[in-house]
Order: sequence, then C-alpha cells, then structure tokens
Amino acid sequence: MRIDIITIFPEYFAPLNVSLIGKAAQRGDITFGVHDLRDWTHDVHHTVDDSPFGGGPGMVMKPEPWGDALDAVSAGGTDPLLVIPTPAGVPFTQRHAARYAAEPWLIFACGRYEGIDGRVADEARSRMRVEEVSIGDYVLAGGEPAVLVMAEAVGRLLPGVLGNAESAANDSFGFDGGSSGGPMAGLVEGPAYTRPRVWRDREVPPVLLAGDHGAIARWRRDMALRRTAQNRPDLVARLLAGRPNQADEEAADLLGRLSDHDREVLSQAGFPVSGEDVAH
Ligand code: JAH
Repeated sequence: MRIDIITIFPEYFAPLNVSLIGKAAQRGDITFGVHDLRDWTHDVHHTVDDSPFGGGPGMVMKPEPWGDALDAVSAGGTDPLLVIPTPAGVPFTQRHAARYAAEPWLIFACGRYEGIDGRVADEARSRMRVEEVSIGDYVLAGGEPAVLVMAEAVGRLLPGVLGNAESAANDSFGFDGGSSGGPMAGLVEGPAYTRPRVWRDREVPPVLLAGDHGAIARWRRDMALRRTAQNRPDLVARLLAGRPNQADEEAADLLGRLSDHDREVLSQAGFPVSGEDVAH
C-alpha cells in the first residue's frame, strides 16, 4: 500500500519510522510519501493561509497550493482515495480502517488553522474519491495527529504487519475487516493477564488457568459485555437494538447478536435490558 501525506509539518511524521508501522515501511509493505504543502506555494513568504470571506476568527488554508499539491501527488498513480481529517467529518471507525487497508493508495490532506478552503474537497471530488473523517469529538490544531492515528489503525491490518492475525478478530469492536465478525463483535475487550499468577496479592482469574477453552471464551465475552456496559452504553444500546453500527446491509451479518446469556450478564451488570426474555 502507498500512503501520501500532504502537510505544512512534514517533520510531524517521524513516528511513522517507529514500531510496527516503521517495520512495515522498512519491508516495503507500506510506502510513505510525506510532502510539504509549501512546495506548492509561489510567493516569497510561502503563504498557505488567508482571512476567511464573510469574516470571523482565524485563518483558512488557501485553495491554490492545495489544488497544485493534490494534482502533483495524485499524478503518481491510479485511483487514490483522498482522506481529509476534520472535526466536521464522519466518525472514523474500525470499519473505515479495514476498508482503507484494502486500498492500494491513500492520500491524506492535513489542514491547519480553521481548515481548508471548501472548494478544495469539492474540486478534488470531481476527479477522485474523497472522504472527510473525524477521529473523535474534539478539535486539534491540525489534521496531522489524526493522520498518525489512522495510519496506525490501517497499517496494523495489512497482511503481515500484525504478528498474530487472530488478534485482529478479537480486538475491541471485533471487526477484522475480513468476511466475519470476531467473537467480540460490537464490544470492547475485557482485561488481559500474564505472569506472575499472583502479583501484590492479586490472583489471575482461575478460569484462565484451568484449560477449559470454552469456559475461557465465555468468561472473556462476559467480561467484555460488562466493560462495554460500563464504558460504552452506546455500543450496548446498538447491540440490544439488533442493529449494526454502520448503515450497509452486509454489516448485519458481520456484527454479533446478543444471546439470552449475554442479556443476563448485562442485566446483572446493572444495564437496563428491556423485556420479557430476561430471567429473574
Ligand atoms: C483541526 C484541521 N477528529 C479530530 C480532528 C481532526 C482534524 C482536526 N481537528 C480534530 C483539525 C484544525 C484544522 C483539522
């Protein structure tokens, strides 16, 4: 996969040489191109911003450098997907990460200030696929940290990048990007444990030591349900509604359903589970 990044802070992307993603880049599983937007300015001050039409605070990124940068970077191949991080975008999820990991070529455009002139995305859409995405409901000083986040979420899903292919299916959200939801579909994961068996008088849950793999899987799902109920009532509500977390039809089959046992665990955890099918 190729990932191009356009930014006024190329040095922000030094972390892409580190860890899993850095090794994937060394192997050639991911090729990064980091481009300085100011290479496509023509004035002596390398100006990339200007005041907003209509007034208001802050500055807006000028369209001309962006248009020229996108022309030049997108000329390097066929059918890239342009991704623009913005707090006004659609929420970036594990499903996006899986979809992006199947793309041969992503271009990320990092805005700063109050964002990029609105015509840039509109004009780019006339020539390529464009997605405006948000990694969460907070405002950054620019899109760069969001691109690092997305590059990591995408990169670890590439074939050969994650050491253990199974761990993706067991991740929180339980969606590995393949044809099936994992055992934790739509849930966050419960806690994990390693040696020593006793640490500061605290024992590892005995079920994990007894070698009953069915019981371990059930226990892990129970813990995932309890933690999801505690921390992510929005996810539980979605599962209770029997509704996938994305609008596409495929998702219904990919995402998990709640069994009667699951509902009992949620009810026990104090989560309001409606209905006659909950035993008491
Ligand atoms: C801020 C351009 N969803 C997180 C996020 C993504 C991008 C930005 N802020 C937050 C941002 C200023 C300029 C992008």
